Amino acid sequence: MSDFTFDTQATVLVIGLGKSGLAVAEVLRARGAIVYATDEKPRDEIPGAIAAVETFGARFVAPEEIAGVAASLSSAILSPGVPLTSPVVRSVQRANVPVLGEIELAFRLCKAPVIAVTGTKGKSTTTALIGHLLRACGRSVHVGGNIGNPLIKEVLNLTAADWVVAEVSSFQLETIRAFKPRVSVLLNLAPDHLDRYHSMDEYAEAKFRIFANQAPSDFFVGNLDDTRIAALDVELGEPRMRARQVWFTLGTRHDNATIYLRDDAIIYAPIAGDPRPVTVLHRSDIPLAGEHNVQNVMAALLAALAVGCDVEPLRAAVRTFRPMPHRLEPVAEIDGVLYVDDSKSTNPGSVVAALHAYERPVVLIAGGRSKGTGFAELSEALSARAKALVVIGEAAGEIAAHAGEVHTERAGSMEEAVTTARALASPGDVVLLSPGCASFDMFRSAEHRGECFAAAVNALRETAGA
Ligand code: UMA
Ligand code: ADP
Repeated sequence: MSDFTFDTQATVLVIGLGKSGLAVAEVLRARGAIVYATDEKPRDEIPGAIAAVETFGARFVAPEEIAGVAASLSSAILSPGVPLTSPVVRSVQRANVPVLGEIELAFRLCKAPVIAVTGTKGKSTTTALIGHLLRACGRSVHVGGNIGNPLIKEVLNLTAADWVVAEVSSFQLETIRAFKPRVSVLLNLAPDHLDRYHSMDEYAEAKFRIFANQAPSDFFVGNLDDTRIAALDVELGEPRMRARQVWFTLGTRHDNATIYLRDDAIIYAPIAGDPRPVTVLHRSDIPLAGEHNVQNVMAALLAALAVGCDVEPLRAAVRTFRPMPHRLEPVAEIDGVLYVDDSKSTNPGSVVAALHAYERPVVLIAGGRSKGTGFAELSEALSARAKALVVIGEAAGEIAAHAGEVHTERAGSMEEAVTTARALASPGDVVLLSPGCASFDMFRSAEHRGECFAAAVNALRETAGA
């Protein structure tokens, strides 16, 4: 780790001035580094971010000014939203400046062991749940990363007795070098971010970087029900995997799985195939809707067990975990109709998971900005589960094309989508916002989209007099 310094010896360019870049600039300045910061947006569009970096003592440089400072740079730290193909990255690489990500920097500054969670969907839920479980087992835990608070701000001043639980995205994994989690968790792989990656293979390879530096003393927690992930089994000859593997499955097959389902109970077999396994808890003890959350719980349990937690406190702690905002979050029940905010559903796979989470008829609100995934995988779940569909945003037509016989209407705003859905719903139904798309065509963020949904639902409550 001596190849880079991030203190008074260093001159660093921070690329991208969102949450991640601002946190890096602040931490590096506090360590005495000379810090330049850049962003592709013009100065007049990001006055707040520029003022913030200047407060830390960093200097803003526009992309066209980078050539003038490139020779002095010891490294550049890249924000996850900036692709490695961006012209700014290319220009510093041409000057032989190494480009690392914020996660890598955080890892190098962190003295605590790291549990890292990735996958297409379920990362935040599983990351938060692992944090909750470890706390319940008396550990000192810091949670951060793609979940929303930059990891670099969580890892300073820790000791080897602390624990860090990091949600890591494929974007963040692209720019790691030495990042070596004690436990890596790979939840699932489904089409997403295909506006950044050329293929599913390229996307999967970015995710696989999570275990690239792990050693035999580390753990890899994998989903045996996901074909691409199951193929990473060392028994099948995967050469890149050195960590000890532990698997979970929703199936009853347990010759290779450490956690599996039997008669709707989560079973833990400390030695895979153990004839006398332990029942951890019943499915109905899980306070989160949907089969996908059974998988998230299984993954979190395996991570906690891998670091030495006991089954008994874990059993109790799962029961006290609450759904995170905008993930199958019940908003209100009005005139017998349940309104659910699943705004963090940003790919087709999470819409399918949401549609399967309810036994009741579903009026689905979906749409937004496509991430290049296509929506063909929605067809079957829509036909099987949706009573009606309300489409919004840029992808409205593309999604409607996969609705088959399902009654479909189009809405121009969230308010219109909610009133349209209400008119289509009967008592006992669920109105489910599960967009399957990015939010930026109509909203500032997925959180903002969920808040607009909740506001529209609350407005209904007033007219309903509920
Ligand atoms: N920018 C450029 N050039 C570009 C793209 C962006 O200069 O080519 C600039 C923008 O003008 C903006 C800044 O970069 O000023 C934004 O940086 P960013 O997109 O990396 O966003 P941050 O605010 O730093 O947030 C990032 C993660 N964002 C992305 O990965 C897109 C956040 O994940 C994460 O919570 C945060 O760091 C803290 O770690 C969000 C996300 O959408 C939730 N992640 C994706 C997902 O979950 O699907 C991967
Ligand atoms: P991520 O951080 O990976 O985006 P979240 O836990 O924030 O995952 O959940 C985002 C969306 O994905 C929510 O709509 C949620 O209901 C859905 N989801 C959560 N876990 C899974 C899973 N294991 N498989 C499919 N969808 C999931």
